[in-house]
Amino acid sequence: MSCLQSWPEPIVRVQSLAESGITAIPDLYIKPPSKRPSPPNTNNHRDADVNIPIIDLQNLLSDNRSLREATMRSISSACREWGFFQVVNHGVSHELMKRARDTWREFFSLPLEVKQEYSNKPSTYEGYGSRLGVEKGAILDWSDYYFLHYMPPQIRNHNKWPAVPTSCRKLIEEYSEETIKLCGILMKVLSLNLGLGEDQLLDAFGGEENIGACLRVNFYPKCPQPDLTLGLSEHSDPGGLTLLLPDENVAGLQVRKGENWVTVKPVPNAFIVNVGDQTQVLSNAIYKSVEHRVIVNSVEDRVSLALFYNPKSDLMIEPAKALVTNVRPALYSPMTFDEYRLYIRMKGPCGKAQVESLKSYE
Ligand SMILES: O=C(O)CCC(=O)C(=O)O
Repeated sequence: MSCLQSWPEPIVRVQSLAESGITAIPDLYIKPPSKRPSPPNTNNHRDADVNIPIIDLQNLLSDNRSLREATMRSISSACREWGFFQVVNHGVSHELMKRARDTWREFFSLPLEVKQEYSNKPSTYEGYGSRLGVEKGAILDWSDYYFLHYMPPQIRNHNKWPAVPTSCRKLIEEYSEETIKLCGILMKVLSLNLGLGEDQLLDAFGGEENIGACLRVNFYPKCPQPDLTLGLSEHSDPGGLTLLLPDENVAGLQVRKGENWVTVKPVPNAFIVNVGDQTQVLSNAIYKSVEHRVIVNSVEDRVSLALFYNPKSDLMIEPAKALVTNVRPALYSPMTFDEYRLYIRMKGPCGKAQVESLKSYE
């Protein structure tokens, strides 16, 4: 699509803006009042007391059936009630998690001209970027990012990954392998929890060798007026499942719970897992892909790594037959992930507008 060949306006790096010492943010980043972060005490939830579920995965492989089933039940209710949960004892090395954060922080602290060599375009989004969507005049988010494809192997292009820090490419391989393995395990659990065969969701995604996986590393610079903007606007993730490595020391992610936004308190060495739109479609909306957004602050910058586990891009995704009944007809029409994400690539983050628009009933 020709409008995806180039950005509609010159790209400004948010990190450069933040580091220039401005005390007021440009209008381009000021959200309309209804979209701004709510002051903590206007939130009906007592924010300090609420968190998304924290699930210990240690017993998932236990020989003890009742322990195993209890863990699966916790995952089932987290997927139904929150669409989000944190996992601990997940099998990914804590040292690798720390190295991943440190390496990417090092990338973002490189001189601008080094990072600019990897500037991205909206056709694939691969590389160093500062906006999502190509709508001219859109209000932008207070963040930069790095986006890359990892799966399927044939679209992996090492030249589009940072060559500095020198350990970065190896780190990406190692980190992606481990996190994809964990997503594969979680997909089996979600599948069984839906009453499907263990591999049914994975097969609908094209099988282990063919799934899509990409990594987006988000960098949220300090912001002189955090109450007026967002690090990332509200959106649901278009893919299957997201595994997020948050900044351990700086909260920022907010998850929608009804009319409220709950700020996630990151647990040490945990990943945050969330259901994406394609899983909502396959589960015929038994699992919900829930809106989330990121707030920023004036004191500390923040880094997060989002591994998106997606279906093979040209497969038709539709509600699993076993989950379609007379009482609950198929809520969505079939669509490939390629078709689906084109919308997001053009519009940028926009709540749940797209998955809602797919609904085939009413
Ligand atoms: O940075 C975060 O906490 C969330 C990132 C996110 O939602 C995304 O990359 O889609």
